[in-house]
Amino acid sequence: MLRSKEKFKEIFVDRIETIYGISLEESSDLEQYTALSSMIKDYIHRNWVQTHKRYNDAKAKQVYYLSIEFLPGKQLGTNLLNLGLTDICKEALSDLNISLEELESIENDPGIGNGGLGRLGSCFLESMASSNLPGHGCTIRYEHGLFRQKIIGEDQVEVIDDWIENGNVWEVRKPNRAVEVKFGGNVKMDNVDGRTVFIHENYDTVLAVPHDMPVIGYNNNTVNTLRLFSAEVKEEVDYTLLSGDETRKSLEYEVAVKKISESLYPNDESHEGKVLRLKQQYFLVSAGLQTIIKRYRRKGGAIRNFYKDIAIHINDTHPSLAIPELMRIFLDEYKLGWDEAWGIVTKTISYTNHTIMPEALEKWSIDMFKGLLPRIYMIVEEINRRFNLELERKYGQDENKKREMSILYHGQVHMANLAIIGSHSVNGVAKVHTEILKNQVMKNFYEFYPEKFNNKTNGITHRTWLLKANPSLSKLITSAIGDTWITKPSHLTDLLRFKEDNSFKEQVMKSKKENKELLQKIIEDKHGISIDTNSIIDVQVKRIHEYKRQLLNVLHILDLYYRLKDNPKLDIYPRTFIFGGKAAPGYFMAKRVINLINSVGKIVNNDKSLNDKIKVIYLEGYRASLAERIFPATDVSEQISTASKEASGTGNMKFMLNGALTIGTLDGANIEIRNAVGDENFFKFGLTVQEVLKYYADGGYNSREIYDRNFRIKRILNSLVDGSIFGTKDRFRCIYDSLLYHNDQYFVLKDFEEYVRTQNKVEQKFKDKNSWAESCIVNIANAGIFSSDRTIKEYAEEIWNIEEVLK
Ligand code: GPQ
Repeated sequence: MLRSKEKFKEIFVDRIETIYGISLEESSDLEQYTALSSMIKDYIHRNWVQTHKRYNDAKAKQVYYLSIEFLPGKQLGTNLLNLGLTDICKEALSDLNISLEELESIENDPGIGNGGLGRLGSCFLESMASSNLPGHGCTIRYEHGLFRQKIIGEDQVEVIDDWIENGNVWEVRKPNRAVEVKFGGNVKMDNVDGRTVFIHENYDTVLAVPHDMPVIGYNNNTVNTLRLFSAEVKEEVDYTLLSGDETRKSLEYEVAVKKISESLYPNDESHEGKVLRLKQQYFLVSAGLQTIIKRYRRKGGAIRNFYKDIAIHINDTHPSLAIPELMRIFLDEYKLGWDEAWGIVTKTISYTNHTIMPEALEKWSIDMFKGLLPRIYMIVEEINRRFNLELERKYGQDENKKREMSILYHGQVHMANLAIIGSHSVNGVAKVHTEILKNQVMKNFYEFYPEKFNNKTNGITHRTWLLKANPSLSKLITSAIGDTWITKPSHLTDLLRFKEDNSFKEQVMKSKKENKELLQKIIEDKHGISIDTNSIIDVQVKRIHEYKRQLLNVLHILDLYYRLKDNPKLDIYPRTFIFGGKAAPGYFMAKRVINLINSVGKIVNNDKSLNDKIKVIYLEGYRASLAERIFPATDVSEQISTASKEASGTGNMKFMLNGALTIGTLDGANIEIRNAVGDENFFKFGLTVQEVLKYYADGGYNSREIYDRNFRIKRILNSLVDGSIFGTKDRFRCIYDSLLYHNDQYFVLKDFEEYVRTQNKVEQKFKDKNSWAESCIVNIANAGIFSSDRTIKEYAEEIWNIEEVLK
């Protein structure tokens, strides 16, 4: 019914009239956006219902992907694209003098994720729906996302992210499917028919209300679900009936409940030891599992077959309480014996690790854990006791093994250990990352359970990150090799036939230029700076973290600056350095790095003597929707983390897919990207994983020596504290100290010289347009293996054991 333009217009106008009681002419952009979106949502309702029915009829095994965050990006455009309605919608609106693009821009990016981890989850959901796989997401409906970033002066300023300010048209609230999650209280043991039962009492109840958002497959009538839970009070109290003290208590309780789903923790690879964070984690898993099991039972599923019908995936350790919570439900509610329950739980649950950063390995104090989740704690104790018996059987009294492998040790609950012990599969997110897990971080566990460990290199959905984000390149690809790549991304390799085709190369570069012009406009509107679209567009966009080494990038810019100052005639190719990304509000060093980038930008952008050779832009408020504008316009992708630290990276894949060339370390998925494109199409530099790990182990690195030896480094570092270019002295003392007095934990100075040399190679290659274009094509052509369709297929076949369900 939306397939004809005339019908589309009619329904749209009618929508506005019925929702708002006004005519199209009187309606605002927001009203138009809302009407359009609600109309699209209704349009897919039948498919949503049909998809469930299809899964039920096929008795298909389903997977639930539990994640403390997702990062879906704006929904309207994605949904129109996957429904094949973009063109018709654009034309219909244009007849009515409305721009689809403007309506799309009104939607807020859903604020339910931080960065890579959440975005990976969203790519996975898109790929599952597009591959006809029965897979759904579960998360929290955070009222406030990670802050909105403003750059004021040189600094990041955090503004509240009220992403639901105008409602969320895409969700369906389901209060009748709400479940209760219990916190605090105590556990009483009782004997019923000769059997010990555990009764949780005196707890506080929080209501978890599901809000379902559709996840629409590409052109296949499949609609899966992303379920968001909000924390609400069980019943509104009538305060007129309460005493003063009761009223106060009741209000306090209400505030505490609402806090649970109030805001997303701004952590990316580190954890905050806060009760609230643990509450959020339990809230998510308890609500998620209860609704999953209820549905399963409604459809007549038998608990003993649970693992045959349902797979549950935990995205990093944040949802690892799913293990004891599922045990609790089986033991206490379904009266299963321990061994049977444990067998089902471990066959149901699988776990992905996303980092080796020690500060991100979650640990909770036992006291806090026990107080908040007394019954869950008892179960964890029992899991731990039984596991320790197994350890003893194998190793005898080996205190080292106990210390490293126990769930409970030294007054703490070790969540990664719980996740490994309670699941049947443990995977890393890139080959090298998995090897580090097996041979270093989780060595003991790998020895104990070798069969559990496997690799699943991350992927990205090429439909969002190429087809949607880069229409001009997409058209070009389709004109060359047909459109099968949209559902079979491996077909992109057909482009290799054109790598020496001059006309095709020209068209690829022309498309790049157009995309640069689009980005130019965005930057001009927002920052009042006009970038040179002929310059090399060199981009580092990701969360700001010391290990990601935005600092290395900015030190290189300072090096160029000094070289140009020393020799204003220096012949360098003009380059625009673009940065984007948020720093956690409490992460002091990261915020100083933002300040440094902006300070360098101010100096460089305003120094006429540099003849516009280099420009530095800090893009405010980096987020999924802005990312879609950046990747297509980029020439050089900066992937420069300290080797071993970036588990995989996924931005690296998005750049590659859009024909940017990578300058990168041999870290995470960069290694696989380089293997895919070949050495000549990738600029590698820096210490290897083995070298970094060796330095950490033997302490053989001394950053001071490099400083003393290298005049250029010395001058750059001195400028951070001597007031020579930044005005005030000691302005960046903490950065200076971290490099010189804390021995440069991330090897910035160690990798500096090779980085600079490699950047020169980048420049030389860029001057050779022909060779550059060829490398772009080779990158695009080989990006298919980094599609999340491939990743998801591997999870489906090798971990979840689920199959596609066709009509
Ligand atoms: N990652 Cl543990 C996050 O974005 N947040 C986290 O809390 C953790 C990991 C990232 C990781 O840094 C990237 O290297 C990965 O590509 C990404 O997860 C997805 O696996």
